[in-house]
Amino acid sequence: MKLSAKEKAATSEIFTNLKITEVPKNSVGLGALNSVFKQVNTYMNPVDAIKIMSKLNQKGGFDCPGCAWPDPDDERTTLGEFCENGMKAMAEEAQNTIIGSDFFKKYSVDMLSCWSDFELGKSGRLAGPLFLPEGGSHYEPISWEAAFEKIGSTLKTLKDPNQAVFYTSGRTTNEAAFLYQLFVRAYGTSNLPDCSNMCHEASGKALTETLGIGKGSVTLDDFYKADLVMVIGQNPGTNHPRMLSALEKCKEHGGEIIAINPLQEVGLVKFTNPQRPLKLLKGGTDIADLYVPVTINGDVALFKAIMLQLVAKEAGGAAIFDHVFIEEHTHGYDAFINDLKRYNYDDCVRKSGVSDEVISEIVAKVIKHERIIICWAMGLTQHENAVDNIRELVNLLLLKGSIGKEGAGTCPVRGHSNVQGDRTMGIWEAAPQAFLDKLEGKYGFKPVANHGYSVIDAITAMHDKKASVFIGMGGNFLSAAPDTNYTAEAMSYCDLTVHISTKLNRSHLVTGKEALILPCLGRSEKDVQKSGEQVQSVENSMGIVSATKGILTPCSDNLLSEVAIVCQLAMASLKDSFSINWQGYQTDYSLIRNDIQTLIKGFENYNQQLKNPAGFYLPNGARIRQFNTPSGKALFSVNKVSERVLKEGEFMMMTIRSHDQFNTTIYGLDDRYRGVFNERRVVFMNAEDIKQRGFVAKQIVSITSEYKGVTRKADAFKIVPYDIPRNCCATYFPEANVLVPIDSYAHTAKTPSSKSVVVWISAL
Ligand SMILES: Nc1nc2c(c(=O)[nH]1)N[C@H]1C(S)=C(S)[C@@H](COP(=O)(O)OP(=O)(O)OC[C@H]3O[C@@H](n4cnc5c(=O)[nH]c(N)nc54)[C@H](O)[C@@H]3O)O[C@H]1N2
Ligand SMILES: Nc1nc2c(c(=O)[nH]1)N[C@H]1C(S)=C(S)[C@@H](COP(=O)(O)OP(=O)(O)OC[C@H]3O[C@@H](n4cnc5c(=O)[nH]c(N)nc54)[C@H](O)[C@@H]3O)O[C@H]1N2
Ligand SMILES: [Mo]
Repeated sequence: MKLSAKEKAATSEIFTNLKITEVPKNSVGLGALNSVFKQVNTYMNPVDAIKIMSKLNQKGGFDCPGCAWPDPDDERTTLGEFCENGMKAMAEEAQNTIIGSDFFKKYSVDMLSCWSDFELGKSGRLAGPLFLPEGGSHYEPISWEAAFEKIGSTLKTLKDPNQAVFYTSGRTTNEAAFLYQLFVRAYGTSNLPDCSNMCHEASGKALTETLGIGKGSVTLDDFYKADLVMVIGQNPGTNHPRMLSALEKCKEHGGEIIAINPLQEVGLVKFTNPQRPLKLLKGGTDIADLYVPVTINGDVALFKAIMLQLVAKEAGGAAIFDHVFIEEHTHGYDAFINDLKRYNYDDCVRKSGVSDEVISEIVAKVIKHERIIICWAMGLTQHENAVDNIRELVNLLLLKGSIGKEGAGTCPVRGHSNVQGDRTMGIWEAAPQAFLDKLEGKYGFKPVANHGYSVIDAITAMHDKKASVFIGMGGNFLSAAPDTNYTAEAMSYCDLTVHISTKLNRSHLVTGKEALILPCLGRSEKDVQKSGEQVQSVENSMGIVSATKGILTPCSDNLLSEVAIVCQLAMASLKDSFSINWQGYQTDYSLIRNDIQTLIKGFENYNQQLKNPAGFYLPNGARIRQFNTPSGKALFSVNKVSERVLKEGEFMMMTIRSHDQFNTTIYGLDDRYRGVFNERRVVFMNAEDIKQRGFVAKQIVSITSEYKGVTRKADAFKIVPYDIPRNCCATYFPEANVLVPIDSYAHTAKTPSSKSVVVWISAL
């Protein structure tokens, strides 16, 4: 019997013996070193491990595929600029096992789909191209030539190029990303959804509208000069551990830190820098000076409450706002203030879930300090009103003149290591016309001007059978996307699904009629082409472009680089290659950069600039108070407080990352910083809520979401009592993605609202 797409998409529901302990009081320190060594010992060859530790994020080394946090411009620690989770990412990629040729003979797609994501990931690196024929039960080896020929002939016979969707995850280097979008546009579509659509899209939208650039404005150096850093909706201890060193340095220079989060994340409480042995002995730095337990999606209400207090104090004669800056550089101040005054302070306080006392403490710090940085991540971007969240924090920065000066500004902390660079290179379903015109000028074809599908649109199009071919450059589309069952159906309706991947994942198992897996080199591996060893480049969260060069011998001889795969795809699929030198690009990547420098601002002398070991900064208007908005000024915006009211029995659920995962890649089953071990199917609940509903700790429950009349259900989660605001709960991504409705997303940005899912919880 064959399993259905939904059955194959389900993550394992077998429990793995949950253990709950007290939440630790300190992050990183010796615990982190222990965890690294455990992971490295189990999965890596020791010689590779040493090579990696010495080269990771070093000048002239390679960029960690873990996250997009920047490396210091000046000194870098000799131990390596690595962190626990960066090393775990490396142990995952540079694993000492490969999937042998008998693996897919032994295990059918149906059998593999019964494995957990953790088990799939541990099966080893993909080592050669694979094909799943129509009606077939097992993947079979295929030659590269035959694989490209199959894709090419399918793409050439589509009636309309818009029937194909080309996804990108954010690890792809600048060179591969530039070529990929060039190929897709030359093929005739702008269907270029990417992981950013599920991630910081709302930040990009809000920042472009208000400050004229969809990227953050601060540099790492600003952290050392800031008076106040607000960290909102972000868990750096797990997801950007090297950011803790910057926060520590900020504190040493006299800065204060406020953490705004429904959870008191351990990394924000206390941090012991593993690269400072004395600190290891003395017990670390207290990071947050103030912790603000906002309710899920209570941030706009909280910001309104803060700003109402500020406005009242200004009216009382205090000099708080930077009126010179407001006058000279902003637009829309009066409309914003008039709208703000319509709100009732007590109502905002109640909706934020934060006490009046704590809000007053925030206000006191905001008044006292001149140089404010606001950092944020998924806690703000994955809501229906995500764009409002970000525009509202910009309002506060504008009031204080905290933009475009030292020690102040916006810091959307990016996820994937090159997600920002991919956008700069044109991976964008809604690329600006000016960029398309430049491509036309250089290559002689007319790129489609209409916007293509974002992630949500792509899934819906496949579900509606308007799209029939899916090609994924990295990532794990099925598990990362919302509404797993709907997405699984959508993928299964396709004629052909293709994944360019390093590791096996669930997207390879829920396929179209035919499927291909094209295995590629990882970031840590040497990339040798006809002209010799190749260098590539990436852009980090602060707009610095730097070189990255693999150092390990590739795990198999039968892998191609992402660049080579794109060139071969293009040559097999384009009826006319215009004046695009695919053969040349594959031979020598510096030729790709020669093209990029003529098309994208800031990349002049690209090959030359890349030789600077610390990389080079891209231009950033907001950083120098040049706002690329229609008025030429920064824009105050009018935003609404979320009116979503929970009914009796409902909870607001956020889906978050554990300490042992990278997105859909599961490194292990522990979440050490939250005191949860050996289990991922858990739901974090407030102890009072547990009591009130008559539940007990570790009880097995089902979770149901209802949205616009459609219910979605996930069975078998164990209750973990946790310090979380009342009526809020948390589960892990991707296990809970079945509950995230496909049609619930941020207005204008379409980021799925995976941090505010209304659910109810029932005993099983
Ligand atoms: N080790 C590791 N590193 C990673 C990743 C990984 O999976 N593992 N993923 C990478 C990627 S792609 C990304 S995008 C980033 C993600 O980095 P984060 O955004 O830090 O990741 P999440 O686990 O989604 O955490 C969201 C945080 O927001 C809080 N939160 C949720 N809802 C709200 C809200 O309504 N308001 C406020 N104020 N807070 C809220 C949660 O409690 C949680 O602390 O990390 C990147 N780095
Ligand atoms: N409910 C819920 N859903 C979410 C989120 C959430 O917080 N909650 N977060 C969202 C966010 S922020 C993001 S960014 C997305 C992530 O979405 P994706 O980027 O699609 O997912 P990943 O899990 O990062 O992709 C992992 C896969 O990438 C492949 N891979 C790894 N390295 C390489 C490489 O160097 N090259 C290639 N070609 N492939 C490689 C491996 O095969 C691996 O299995 O998920 C989103 N989904
Ligand atoms: Mo992300």
